[in-house]
Amino acid sequence: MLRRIDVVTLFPDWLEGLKALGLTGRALAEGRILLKCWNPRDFAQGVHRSVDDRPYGGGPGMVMRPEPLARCVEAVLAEGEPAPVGCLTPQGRVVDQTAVQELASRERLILVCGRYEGIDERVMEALVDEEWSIGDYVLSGGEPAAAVLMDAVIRLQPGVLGHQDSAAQDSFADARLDCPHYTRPETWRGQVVPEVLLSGDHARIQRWRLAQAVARTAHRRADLLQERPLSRQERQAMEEFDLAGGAIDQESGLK
Ligand code: 9WO
Repeated sequence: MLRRIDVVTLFPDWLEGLKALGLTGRALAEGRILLKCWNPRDFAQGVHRSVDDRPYGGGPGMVMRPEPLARCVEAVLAEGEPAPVGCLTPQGRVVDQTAVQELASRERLILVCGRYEGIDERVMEALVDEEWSIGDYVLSGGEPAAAVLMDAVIRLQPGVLGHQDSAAQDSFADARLDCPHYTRPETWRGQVVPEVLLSGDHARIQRWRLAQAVARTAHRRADLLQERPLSRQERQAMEEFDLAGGAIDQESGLK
């Protein structure tokens, strides 16, 4: 279970939203997890406390200087329990729900956020144990990726979600997209809520939600059905609500 997250960032304020709002804000406020930000600028020397410099070999932009960042990471490692040092980069292992569950089971996460054109490679080699990516695009810094990863792992911690089973029902929790959700009013701009959700028949509602999740997955992310073919329960639910539509076969789940 996660007890502590350390984030190395030149922009600690970037994480104020995660710290102050929503499920993550409440989990941190309740002391379930300690989140500590460390700024490499606090470890830079000289009048200007510079944390970046021009790239050797020329080229646009600046590179994060090795010494302040290394001193910062070493200070993080000197405090608390040992943990792998992770860095958010487009080169990293792409984070999916399996990776989130793996990270969420750790006691401590250490996340390094790069800025400028990147981090001096010698720091990556000397101090970074693993790299994580949230997808194949380049951001202006590692902080947005760190926030995504932290949100995903914090919500999996015991007691953070209202209903303990919500995490298990989460979309992607078992290679399925989410079902549609509705709330009041019953009729909104002429569109009504599916009658099954008003029936009070909770078993049937659960089967309808299961069928809807499978149909959505088949339509938008068929690759997930290859990851985990349809269960008998899912196939029966699809047939009950006439959503199979010939799209679902006995084998992999799709024709
Ligand atoms: C920038 C870049 C550009 C082209 C190809 C690879 C690249 N890697 C980086 C990079 O690691 N940049 C550092 C962190 C510093 C500049 C902003 N950073 C960043 C991290 N951009 N995008 C990410 C990122 C992190 C995790 N998942 C997706 C993107």
